[in-house]
Amino acid sequence: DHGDTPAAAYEPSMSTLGQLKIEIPGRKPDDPVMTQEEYDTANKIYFERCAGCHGVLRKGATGKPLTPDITRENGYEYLRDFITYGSPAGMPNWGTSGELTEEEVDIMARYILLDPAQPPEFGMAEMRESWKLIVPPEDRPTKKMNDIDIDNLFSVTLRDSGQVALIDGSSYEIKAIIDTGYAVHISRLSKSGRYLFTVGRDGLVNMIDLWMETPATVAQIKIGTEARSIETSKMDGWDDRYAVAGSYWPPQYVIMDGDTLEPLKIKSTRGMIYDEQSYHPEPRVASIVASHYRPEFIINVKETGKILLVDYSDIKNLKVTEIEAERFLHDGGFDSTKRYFLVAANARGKVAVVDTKEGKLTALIETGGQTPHPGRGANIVHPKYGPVWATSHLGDETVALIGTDPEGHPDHAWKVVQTLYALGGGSLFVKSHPESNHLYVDAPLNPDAEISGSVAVFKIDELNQEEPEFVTLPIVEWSGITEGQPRVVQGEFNKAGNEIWFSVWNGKDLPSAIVVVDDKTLKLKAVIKDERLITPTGKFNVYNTRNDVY
Ligand code: DHE
Repeated sequence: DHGDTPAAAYEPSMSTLGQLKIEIPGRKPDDPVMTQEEYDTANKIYFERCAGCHGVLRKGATGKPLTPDITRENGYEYLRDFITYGSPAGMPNWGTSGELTEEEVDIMARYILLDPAQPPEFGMAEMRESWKLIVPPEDRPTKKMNDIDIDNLFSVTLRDSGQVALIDGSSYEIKAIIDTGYAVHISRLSKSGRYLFTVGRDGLVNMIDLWMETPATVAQIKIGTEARSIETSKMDGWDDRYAVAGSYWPPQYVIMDGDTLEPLKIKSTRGMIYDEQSYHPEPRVASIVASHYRPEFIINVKETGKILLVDYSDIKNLKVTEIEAERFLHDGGFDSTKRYFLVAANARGKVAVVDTKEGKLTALIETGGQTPHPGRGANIVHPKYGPVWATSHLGDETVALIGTDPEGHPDHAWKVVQTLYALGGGSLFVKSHPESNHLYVDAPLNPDAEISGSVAVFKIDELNQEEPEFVTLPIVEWSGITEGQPRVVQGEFNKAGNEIWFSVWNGKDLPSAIVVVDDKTLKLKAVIKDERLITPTGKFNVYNTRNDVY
């Protein structure tokens, strides 16, 4: 528990950067005295708890900048109290919540008066060193060796155990539990659907062959020390050719061979912020998607506010289109035609729209809510406004519906056509499906256990009402779990689009579950419980993920 604002709970944890040993940078006059031991403790705490918001180099993002010019102005006592008590703007109350001891708060206040520590780079030599081709392509099966309905398989992140569970979409049977990087952030599929790729928070990428008798990892590589995104080439003719992964540290992306994960090309994202054109040393790679219109990866760079269209048709003569969008790009997805990509610049309250056919920015839309957080968003056909894409918000209960049909509904295109009011703040993900009449909105980071344990559902054919009402599904209650305070997170549909799965995400040592809801009746269909289902979070249906159906 990180205090009482939803935004405060949404902070990073457990970066492996904390394991690194870094010398104290050159001492300057007035530097607070720190022993190497204290400095090691501070580095570990900083990279695990603080860097996600404030940046490794403390240049600020979701959290304020903490470079010494600023921290020294504020002074030791101010910093100590701020760390202890937090702030309503989202800084967790590390001291009073008991997460940090008084001694640790003291160490951190002194630490941020010093120059930031720079963790090591991670280039081709380190990547190749980490690369493991466990089963070379010639030793892999030439046809599917199992009776799994691969298209309806779900890859489920088991966050704290550093694994994914592959769960059958009809029998709910766990087909395999696979060791991966720590806290896998997302799973993505190769275009053919044969290979599943995961990326851990620690930068470890796994390539899993779903054709094997029991699906298993065939290649592995570490692409950095802190990462969130992975994708594969989706353009016709480039099926299963390349994979790409982005990292937070070092700030870069790497294009890999789609059969072996051999690293081919690393590109740094360091450079100028799009608007003020000043240098940023740590522009992190946020979401990545693959264009269906061109042989391009769409790479979103957080701190510089640039969307990169990386042309993979000739990686020796790499062409990158650099779109000026907005700072703090985070997560996003396609509209229903897959031509437009919508991505949240979350700390700026905006959504940027890219036309992936023309390769340029179409619009920048103010969502009207606080901190839009769509995941990949949800596409629905609104009874009044036609095709719209939805995002919920981290900071309030609103859901913004944005028109996405410039041909059929030009007056509504790229505008917020309607705002819905769901359960409360702290939402992370929305979900729908072409076959569904429902829009689901979670609120896992809401401080109220009843809200974070439920999901709001809007009926699409009733959205033309003045103030559309929602139905509340008490997912945690349905799971039968009474211990802890599990959060309900990220709905994901099955292939047919007639049921939706939610994770009941509990503490590591407590029971968690997946609750399956019948989409037609909105009634409980099944509860998947298994002692191996430790801290389930993201779920990725193979068919929907590889075809960008959401
Ligand atoms: Fe995520 C998507 C980054 C916290 C679960 N998260 C993403 C993406 C990014 C990102 C860049 C988009 C990837 C893409 O599409 O290529 N997430 C971050 C963070 O930086 C942040 C704020 C803090 C951190 O330290 O990681 C963060 N995320 C979380 C969580 O606390 C969640 C709930 C649980 C967890 O595992 O850590 C979480 N993030 C997810 C999920 C997705 C995601 C399930 C994919 C949603 C989808 O449907 O596509």
